[in-house]
Amino acid sequence: MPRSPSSPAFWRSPLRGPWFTSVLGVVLLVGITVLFVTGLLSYAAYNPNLSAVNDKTPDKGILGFYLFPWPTRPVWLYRLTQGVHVTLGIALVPVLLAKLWSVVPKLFALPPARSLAHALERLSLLLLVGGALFEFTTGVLNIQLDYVFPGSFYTLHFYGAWVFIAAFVTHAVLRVPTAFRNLRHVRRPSTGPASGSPERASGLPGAGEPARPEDELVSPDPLPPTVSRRGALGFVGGGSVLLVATTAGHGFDGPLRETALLAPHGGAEPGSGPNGFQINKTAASRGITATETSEEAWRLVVTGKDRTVRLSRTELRELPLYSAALPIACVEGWSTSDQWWRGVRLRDLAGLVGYEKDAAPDVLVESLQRHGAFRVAALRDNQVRDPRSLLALFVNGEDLTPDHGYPARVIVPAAPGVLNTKWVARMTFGDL
Ligand SMILES: Nc1nc2c(c(=O)[nH]1)N[C@H]1C(S)=C(S)[C@@H](COP(=O)(O)O)O[C@H]1N2
Ligand SMILES: [Mo]
Repeated sequence: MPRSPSSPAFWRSPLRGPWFTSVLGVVLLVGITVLFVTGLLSYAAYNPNLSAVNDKTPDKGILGFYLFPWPTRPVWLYRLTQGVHVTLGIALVPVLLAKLWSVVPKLFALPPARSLAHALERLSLLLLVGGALFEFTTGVLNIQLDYVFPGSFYTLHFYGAWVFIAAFVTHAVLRVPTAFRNLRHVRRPSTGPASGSPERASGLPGAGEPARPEDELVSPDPLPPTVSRRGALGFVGGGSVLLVATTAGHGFDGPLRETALLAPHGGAEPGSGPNGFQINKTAASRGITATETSEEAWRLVVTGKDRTVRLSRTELRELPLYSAALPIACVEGWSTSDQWWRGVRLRDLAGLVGYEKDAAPDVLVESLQRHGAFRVAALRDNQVRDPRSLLALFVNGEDLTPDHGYPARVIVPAAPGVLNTKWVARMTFGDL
């Protein structure tokens, strides 16, 4: 008689059982908690409360309860939090898939609901599994395909995260005690092949007593094992290690970056020399021409409390110039090492248009770029006041190249790359 997926005997892998599922569950419990926290930090780092320009989620309501002004130190702050978010997210993909595989028989279990509580639990599992797949898919697509959902990625990933985390917390509250009990009491798998007989918790209900939910995972009719449970876990862990090994290099420059086979390499090969670090969007791809950035044509327009000034690049070079060693760290998880930027302090520019330097306000920065994402960005007053926040004209001792934002780009310590606007045309100081 053909077996249907709703019959437990349909599922014959000898690997499935409470121990295997619980180990993966505990790894995800820790990993997803870190993903959620670093994700919330990334959201705060975008300054979403600052202005309509930055705020892609105006309807966030209480979900923005924890927002705080993102600090400017340590300079590697976003490099670290976002590097962890993206790298850990990638590392958890095999673990998530293995966990889903380990519980898939439950998806087909009949009757669909034994009680109201059971129905509610299954509904929360729908949100849990759907939410997990949604968050991992949107995240991976965003880092691999350069914003397939421009602008809306941010919104989808943000609201998706809250739906997912609500289901995740419910699930964790219901399941964590069992998972830890399983890890303590269930007979540990030997290093040899998984035994054919169902896992049993010592001293817990035995034959004749009703099956506990976690026992449903054990196949009543298992096939002969071809790998031990530990071996299968090793395989999952090996997958994670391989993914991390081929991605994590994107947080470094030089030869290490070459190991990042799976990470996107941005709009252009960075090449070597002083300007030889990652480029996300090239000047050509944003429609920036040499004519409009020439000495004759380009002027920086700075507006403040009581006046507007227009400065050529030569005039900017005659202002006091300062250097700062700062990285660029993208939401996609890649980052550069510290580069030596040189240019005019943002607070000095505020000073030119009527503000005391220590009372410099927020600023709206607009690029020459006419369309596409990241044309405008708002910086908060604490970012403007930091003496290391520059409108950079040079990097590593040379003029910026067109791809790095010539004639001038913003660089702010500890901020997400997206706030470091290139090809700056206009800066408007004032409370946003
Ligand atoms: N005008 C403009 N500025 C921009 C961007 C852009 O597309 N247009 N991309 C931003 C993003 S998302 C990042 S991560 C950094 C990348 O800087 P880089 O290309 O110099 O490495 O520039 C930022 N500044
Ligand atoms: Mo970015």
